[in-house]
Amino acid sequence: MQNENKKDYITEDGMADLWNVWYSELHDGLSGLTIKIDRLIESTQSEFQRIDVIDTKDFGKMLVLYGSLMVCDNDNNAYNEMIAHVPLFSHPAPKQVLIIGGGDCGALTEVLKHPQVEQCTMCEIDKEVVEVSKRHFPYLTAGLDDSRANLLFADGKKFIEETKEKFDVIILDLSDPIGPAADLFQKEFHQKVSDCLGDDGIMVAQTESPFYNKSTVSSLFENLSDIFPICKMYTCFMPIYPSSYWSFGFCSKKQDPLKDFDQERYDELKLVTKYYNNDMHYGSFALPQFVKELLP
Ligand code: SPD
Repeated sequence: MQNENKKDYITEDGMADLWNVWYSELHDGLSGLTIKIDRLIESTQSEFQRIDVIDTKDFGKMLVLYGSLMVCDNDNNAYNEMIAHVPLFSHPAPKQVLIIGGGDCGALTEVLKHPQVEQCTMCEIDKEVVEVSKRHFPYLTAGLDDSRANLLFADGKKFIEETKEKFDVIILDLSDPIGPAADLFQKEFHQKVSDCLGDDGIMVAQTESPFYNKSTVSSLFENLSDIFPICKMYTCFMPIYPSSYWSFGFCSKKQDPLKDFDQERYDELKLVTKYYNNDMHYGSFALPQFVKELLP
């Protein structure tokens, strides 16, 4: 995967030459996503990665980590809603939730829309990502004001290795398998995550683009289905990720996202969302033939 940020054309006041400045995120340097940049708002180098916030006409403000787009103002919040609500409505009593990564806090904010959740721990390695998100995406970080949010700045791998706690739902809200998150896509890590789940426990992980990242997707699902008795892929439309088509792994010891969806709780909660609903919950598990063929 190759990314390219054309910052050379940003002038000192942050304004871009409107005709020349584009953000490109390329797969193998060949094809991918290209978006016109209006303005570079902020660029920081944290201890772990480069963090950019750019402004664009179509998508509003966008957060870029290590050269990959993460979130933006106008993507219908599809990724954050799908990574949070699908496991939470599939678990009979999601009280203890853990998010590994998730620095923009969008998933945390969605998780805390569920009154059953007693605590949501978020273990993010890079404090700077949370600080930048608080400044530029306050609607995503709103969950931090909830007393049930337990924010830790720590290495997710180390946390999983050392914790004695058991969680009902663990969400791996990671950036791509390059850079600071690379180790968190390994089978050994997934095995340890499985050990931190209660009996009804569910792990959900972001598993990249089934169009561009075919070999990554195949090997991830091969590993995940070796570890978890139930392992299913679901997908969402994400216009700012390469191919606009993104996948997640739903992994559990016994909860089935299609048989165990809690319609009654869904009806009672009257969630305010832009993308997730009960039809999408079921529909997101329907996969095209070329994607089914990537799975074991
Ligand atoms: N290629 C982009 C993959 C990004 C996955 N994580 C996004 C984090 C949003 N909370």
